Amino acid sequence: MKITDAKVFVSSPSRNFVTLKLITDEGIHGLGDATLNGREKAVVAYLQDHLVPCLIDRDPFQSEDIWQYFYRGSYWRRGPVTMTAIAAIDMALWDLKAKSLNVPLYQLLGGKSRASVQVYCHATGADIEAAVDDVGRHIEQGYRAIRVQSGVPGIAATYGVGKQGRKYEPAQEGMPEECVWSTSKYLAHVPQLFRRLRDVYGDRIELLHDAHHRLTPIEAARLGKDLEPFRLLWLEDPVSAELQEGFRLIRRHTVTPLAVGEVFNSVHDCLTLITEQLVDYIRMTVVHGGGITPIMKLAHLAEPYHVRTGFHGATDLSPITMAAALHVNTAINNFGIQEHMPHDPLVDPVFRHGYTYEAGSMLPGEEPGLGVEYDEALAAQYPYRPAYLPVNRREDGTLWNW
Ligand code: KDG
Ligand code: MG
Repeated sequence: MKITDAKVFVSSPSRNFVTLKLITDEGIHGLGDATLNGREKAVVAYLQDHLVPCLIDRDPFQSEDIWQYFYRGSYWRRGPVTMTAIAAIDMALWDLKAKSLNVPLYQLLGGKSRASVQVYCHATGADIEAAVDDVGRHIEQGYRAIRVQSGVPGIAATYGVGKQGRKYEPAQEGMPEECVWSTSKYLAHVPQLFRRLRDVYGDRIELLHDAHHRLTPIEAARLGKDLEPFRLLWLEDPVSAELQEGFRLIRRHTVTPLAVGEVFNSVHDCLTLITEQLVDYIRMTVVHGGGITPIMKLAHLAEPYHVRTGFHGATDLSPITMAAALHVNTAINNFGIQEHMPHDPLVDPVFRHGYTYEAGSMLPGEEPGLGVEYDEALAAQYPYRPAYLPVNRREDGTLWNW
């Protein structure tokens, strides 16, 4: 079998997605997600101008060699644009291989290690009581693990909390919104939120919280300590993790489990974190971490260090990434939990998929390959619209972590 053509699609059914389709001389095609929130067109150019021409006539079964060719062969390694482009190719190759062998992808990754994949959802509210109510609604939908974010008194807009009761979307059309952040107000508020949640729901559910990289290590240590009585499943992204050693300080002070990695794109971003057991869950995704090939290696590396997976699964990852994550989660031993932020209803008809949700868990489905089909004609009805994540400033105007 040979790759004869590759197409890159950009469409915006409710939000922007970049999709790669690899076509072969045997009529089988493979799909990959190439979406990098707010930087979509950079990946399109990288794929179209630099990678796709090197793919023509290659054997799509050689997924390891092709991955190494693009990673090692380019001289310029790593970075989100590069690794998202390589990931799209890698996903499409695995999809192609599994389709041509007529098996669901998880069979090629080790087969079934579990009956289903437990997921966590997002509950939010403008204030504590609204968040408590939203948790109740998600419990009724069957979720047993819930990430909770609420508005913080004195901060006008809190990332991760929808405006006017709407669901939040991790990008807004037009130029980036500028928000104001106060660490002291946030640190005083979050323990109150979780105290109230445990008062109302007891130990019936797992609770998670995302600090969105906004703290310094000592502030994160304080928050982790303050949240200990409420037994979180994890505290996510407590600090921006370019300085992996910063987690040593957090770890020294708290037993609240830590999760990190949704912005990582290489094993090198988390080698210290894993080998020193500084985190409990690693969140690097298939789409931003270079594809299924390196994510499988990362999971295997993390296993002896007692680090489990908790892959990023927000709406800016297309259903192709969700499918890939579910196949990986089904096969690996050290799966922890999978994020599930359901897409807008416009998305699923464009990306028809075999994966399903039921009672707090998901299944990858039994269709050959990833089990996703892309409706090109429908997708063409939703042209690209520039949209960005917000930018964050401290109260004194200093630019702060996203
Ligand atoms: O593109 C960034 C979003 O996906 C991210 O902000 C969402 O933090 C997030 C999460 O945990 O889903
Ligand atoms: Mg997050």
